[in-house]
Amino acid sequence: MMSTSTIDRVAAFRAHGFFVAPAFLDAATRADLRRACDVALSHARALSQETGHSTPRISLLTDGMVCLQDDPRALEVIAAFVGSPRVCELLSGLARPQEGDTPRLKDAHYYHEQTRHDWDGDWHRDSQFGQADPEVERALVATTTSVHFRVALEDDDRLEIVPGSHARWDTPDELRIRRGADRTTPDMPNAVRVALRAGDACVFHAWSIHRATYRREPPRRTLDALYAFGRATVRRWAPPGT
Ligand SMILES: O=C(O)CCC(=O)C(=O)O
Repeated sequence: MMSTSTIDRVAAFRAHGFFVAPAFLDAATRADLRRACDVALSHARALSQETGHSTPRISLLTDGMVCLQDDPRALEVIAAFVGSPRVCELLSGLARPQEGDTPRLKDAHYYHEQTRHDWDGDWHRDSQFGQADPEVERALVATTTSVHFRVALEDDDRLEIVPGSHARWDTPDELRIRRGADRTTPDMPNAVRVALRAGDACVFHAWSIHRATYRREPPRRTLDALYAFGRATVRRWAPPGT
């Protein structure tokens, strides 16, 4: 039996493609997670002039393993959180019926403030990456679910989303912006800003049209994990020439 808050959350996700769970973390858990993620960010910044400086985010569980190898406790805190029943519960009911209800973790990232210059990100659906053909992308959007779960470890109002765009294909204006020459325009019709207070969580559909703007101030420290539903795509090996 779904609780009322679960029903509200699922309804908001279906209608808008995102929802906010206010005060998802208490102060102690937030401080613990922030400490763990900051270990990785400090290492990344020490190792690279780009990663952690002019990138929007660092990867915590794939490339980020290097940054956490001297601090297994930090890795444990992050991995335990993104795999926790509490986070998975927040994702329940979001997938399409044929995809099942088990989220598959793809990676976790740490979004951070810039150290060099401010810049504006491109409007996109995550589905467009790796899909050169918009018609192939359109089929992916129509049949699959992929979600970002994020929790702000400092106040974060950088993300903008076009509500409802997860459930339909682009309008002509959206397609022109998203796949055109002016992908960073501030003039995306109907976009809303998602303002999170430290400790708030947000879940949004990765196929929604969204972007963020990246600034040196204030500090940005948002942990974001990406999950897919349904079966992983398995490419069958075939001998050459078959
Ligand atoms: O919050 C952000 O910086 C934007 C995230 C984003 O665009 C993405 O992960 O696809």
